[in-house]
Amino acid sequence: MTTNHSETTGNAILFVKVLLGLTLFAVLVPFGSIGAAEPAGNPLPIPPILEPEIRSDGSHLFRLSAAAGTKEFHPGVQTPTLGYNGSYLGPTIRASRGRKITIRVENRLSESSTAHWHGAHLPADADGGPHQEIGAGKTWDASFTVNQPAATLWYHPHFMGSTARQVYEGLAGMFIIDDEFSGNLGLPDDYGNDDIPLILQERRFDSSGRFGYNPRMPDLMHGYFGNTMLVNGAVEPYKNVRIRGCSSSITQRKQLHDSPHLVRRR
Ligand SMILES: [Cu+2]
Repeated sequence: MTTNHSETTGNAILFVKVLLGLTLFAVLVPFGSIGAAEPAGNPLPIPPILEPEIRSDGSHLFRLSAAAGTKEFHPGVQTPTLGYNGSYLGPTIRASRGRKITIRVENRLSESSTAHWHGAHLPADADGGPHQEIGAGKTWDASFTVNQPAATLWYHPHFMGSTARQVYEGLAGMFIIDDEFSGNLGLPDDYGNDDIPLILQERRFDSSGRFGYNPRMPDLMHGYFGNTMLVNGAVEPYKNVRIRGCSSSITQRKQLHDSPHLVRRR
């Protein structure tokens, strides 16, 4: 998928929607006592980092396997899905600038697919665009040297005519590129703890709990809106964080306000 202005605007709107949908629970415990019960919703899943095999030439080999599965998004309802190395979404690929990598993609689907590295600067033969079909049961290698500044990218299928549906059903993952500067910026970088990946997906579940991706003309004109927001594949996710507060002001009186959508105080 290419990025243009309207897509960027759409992404911004989507992000705001997700901020509204994402419930972030802050447990405020003034003087150290513990009493937090599990909040409603689902713990935020963190896509695992895909560990590469390190080859004798120093290059890194990542393995992805696309397959069908099922996932219980809603209690007691199994939704048919697609995923890389699992039933839904895929692991996070992480590579440093200058590293030679190969991403080996096995297609265990019953249909053709491709694997495209959205935003990556690479030779055309590694791009995984619509012209680079991976037939059912086939395997394809994308080999290239990472040569771009630090970035957060994503990967997804890009096969002609089935890109949207395959992504919709779960084939997507994050691709993080590090460079010589990104580690020295003073930004939180403990993946999954203070460096949190969020894959935001608006999805439409039908009455049987299936995605049933079936866009009609209004959907094609205005967008395929969903009825459920997923974050990392979870409905109504939460991430517990603990904030310790201490008021040490002398004269000024401050009132802290919670956003009812973002922070729930206990
Ligand atoms: Cu894309």
